[in-house]
Amino acid sequence: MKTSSKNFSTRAIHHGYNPMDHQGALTPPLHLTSTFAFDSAEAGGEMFAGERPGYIYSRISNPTLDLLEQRIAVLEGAEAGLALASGMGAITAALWTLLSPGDEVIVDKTLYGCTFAFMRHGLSKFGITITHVDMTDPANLTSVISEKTRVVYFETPANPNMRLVDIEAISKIAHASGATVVVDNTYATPFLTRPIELGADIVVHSATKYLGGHGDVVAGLLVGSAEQVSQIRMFGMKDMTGAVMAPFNAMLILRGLKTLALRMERHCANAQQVAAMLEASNGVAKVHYPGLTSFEQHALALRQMPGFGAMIAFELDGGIEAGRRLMNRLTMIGRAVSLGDAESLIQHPASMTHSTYTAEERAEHGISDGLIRLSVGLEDVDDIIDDLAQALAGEPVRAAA
Ligand code: 4LM
Repeated sequence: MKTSSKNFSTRAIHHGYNPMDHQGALTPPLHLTSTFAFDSAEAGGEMFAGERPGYIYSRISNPTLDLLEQRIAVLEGAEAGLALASGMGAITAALWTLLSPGDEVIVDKTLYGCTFAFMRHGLSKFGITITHVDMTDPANLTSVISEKTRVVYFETPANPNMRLVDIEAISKIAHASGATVVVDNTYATPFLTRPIELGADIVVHSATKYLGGHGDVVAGLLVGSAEQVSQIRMFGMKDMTGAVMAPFNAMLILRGLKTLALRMERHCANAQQVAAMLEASNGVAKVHYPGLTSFEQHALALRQMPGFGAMIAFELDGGIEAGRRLMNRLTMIGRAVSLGDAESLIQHPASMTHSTYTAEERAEHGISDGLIRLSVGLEDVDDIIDDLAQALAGEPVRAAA
């Protein structure tokens, strides 16, 4: 079904599939095959030469992946999509394709730990310069961008400290210098932010998170122009990383996408209440959530996001020791990395997801040791709040000054 005139959830459920083309099967068939038979030796040769359309091998393309690629492209407002083995597979396949030795990539100050490690310890080994810029102020990009800058890369909201980046402003500055803008949209999802519509060129996702939504699959997606996606498919994915998504995992992500809008609405509503509760609690020093009026970039959040997501970062008066005690007292909220699942999850970035940074790097990149990260799930919000309240109640209350 063509859904270009339809709305978000309709696209997420119907785009690219007509049951009548598949013996009436309501759910798309799972093409669990590694390879595809050719009609003739000549036909196979022509497919390899790109002279004839068709499937060759599932490291290049597969009908189940195709459908998912079309769905994510239509949800992000992009020409084309690509399904990869993980979020890191999507990020690395894109950057290995876009960059060559001698190029510079300008990245925001705060990135997910393994993305940071890939840039700092991976790309930099191959003659690529990594320059960190605080993109919360677009003027900082203007002052360092040059003709050597091939890619401008950021997350918004950023993992783990929730800093936002103005996608439109950054894209304008990057394009004026001829750079490609790559945005990690994992935290916001296309339900809350569509970077391509705001000027970005390529969007990457850890589909492990909200897009899958059920904590049962590791997967990645990216979208961009048909030409860029084809280059990433045929080089970054096929040759440089081999990081293709398994067809079964594509089926799980297709299932997750059908309820993305519903889940995100509930995630956002729960998180807003949890953030307000934390902010009003004794022993909580600071809450970072874009939906709070106290959030430094609340005005940008209102402009760029119709909802504020379900990731909260907070710090306790007693620092990391108090944070660990709080985490250990929780009885329902799970102590685990990852995010975007039905289950609420809590973790300590400095010792877990962002332990790829040295202590000095964390200090320089705005990841404080006391920061706790909460992924607000889909449980009844009163139960999430009760669990946090009982865990906080065990903390000594700071004497009034
Ligand atoms: C985590 N995150 O934070 P795969 N981009 C962002 C991410 O948060 C992640 C990835 C990419 C976490 C994993 C343990 C903004 C991952 C990488 O894990 O490769 O699908 O995504 O808890």
